[in-house]
Amino acid sequence: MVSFATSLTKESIVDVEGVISVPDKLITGATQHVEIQVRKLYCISRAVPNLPFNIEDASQSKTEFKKAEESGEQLVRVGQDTKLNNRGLDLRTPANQAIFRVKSVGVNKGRQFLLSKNFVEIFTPKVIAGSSEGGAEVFKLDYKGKPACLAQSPQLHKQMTICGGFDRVFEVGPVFRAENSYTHRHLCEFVGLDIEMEIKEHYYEVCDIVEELFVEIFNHLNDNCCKELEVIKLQYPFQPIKYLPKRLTYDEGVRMLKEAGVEIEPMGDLSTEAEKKLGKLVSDKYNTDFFILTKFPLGIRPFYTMPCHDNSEYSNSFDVFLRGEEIISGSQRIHDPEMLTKRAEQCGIDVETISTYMDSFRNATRLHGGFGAGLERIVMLFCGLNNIRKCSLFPRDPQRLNP
Ligand code: ATP
Ligand code: AMO
Repeated sequence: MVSFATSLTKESIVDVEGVISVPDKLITGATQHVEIQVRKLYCISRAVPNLPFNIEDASQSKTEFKKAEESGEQLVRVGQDTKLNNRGLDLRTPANQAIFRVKSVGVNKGRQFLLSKNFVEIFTPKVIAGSSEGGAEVFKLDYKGKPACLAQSPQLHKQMTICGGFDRVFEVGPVFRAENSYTHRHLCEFVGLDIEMEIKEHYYEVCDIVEELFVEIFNHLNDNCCKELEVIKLQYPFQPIKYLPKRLTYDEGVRMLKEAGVEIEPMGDLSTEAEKKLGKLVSDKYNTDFFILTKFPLGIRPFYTMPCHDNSEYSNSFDVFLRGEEIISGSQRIHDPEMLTKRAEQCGIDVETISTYMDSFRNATRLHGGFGAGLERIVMLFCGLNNIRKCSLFPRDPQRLNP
């Protein structure tokens, strides 16, 4: 049996029958707390002898590499592309096992919370006739001779569900963006957590749900995924987030940035660097890594966003930030069909392609709003990871369609 056991390759799957015992370390020099005295050993599936990499090598932290370098020890560095090219093997590292457990536990807590608040889970089509967010980031395809695209978000259909008489809906599903550039936080396919709900008076009701939902999810992860978070930290050390929610207006955020010497284009979007800087300023001033920026300029928001009633330069919209990066966008939506058509045309949307969406508002619709969150971004930032690909099982980016 010894020669059979030693002939087994690393990562092979075996069934073992034996007696579990606590070794006498003094006599045997054993290094483990528990050992199995093997009686029978079966090989269920044998791995090839020359694996693309060793799991131990792929599990090393930067600190271990540094230590090894200093002591002259040779450690094999496994690059991100090699890991992702062999994701079936790479997923076996303890940190990866933990990351995807955290994602699963988080999304299930979110689902449980939303169901308890009377949200109905919906499933909207992913092949649609027109772009839902505008811009160039659309995967176009041929749908039996008709032009179609992969849904950039469930935006149009979640709103049409509200038009259909539902008060509160949510969806967890794939979102497709034909991103052109290769960044640490953009994927071409990600998992979106979207909600849409009736609002009674103010879009802050949607912000209230954001805060309650995410504080609940973060508390739950800290209470129920301690082991997983420790395992992730071993490979990718991080500080836990501070998540006492804070709200600021876009103008207040811009003022803080200007006072800190950061140039912002008037009424413009915040660059990734400006977002990071604002995250640092808010963390220093308000002791939180989780905040909402409200009342964005209308000009930088999608066509369906409701303008502010007292100043149409601004909108009833918000972005949510975690560790200085956007994780969620949301807004009150325009429910008036004439205003919606005008805004869509102003934003260069081909109204013909979304005519059925436009028509749904002609049957009268309640005031409503919602948000979209990117799950991979949230897991990445919650765990202080440096790349969104680590939080996607099989990431799709501009250069990666496999595995
Ligand atoms: P979302 O598209 O969901 O809003 P986002 O992070 O892309 O998420 P944007 O409002 O589009 O948010 O952009 C915010 C900033 O992020 C931009 O000003 C830009 O600095 C950066 N950014 C957005 N998209 C890209 C991209 N494809 N490549 C590089 N940087 C980008
Ligand atoms: P938005 O386009 O801001 O809003 O997207 C919502 C959230 O989705 C995530 N996200 C991404 N994650 C990974 N890769 C990408 N390429 C990517 N793009 C976006 C971010 C972002 O905050 N319909 C609106 C939402 C709404 O108003 O309900 C929308 O899609 O976390």
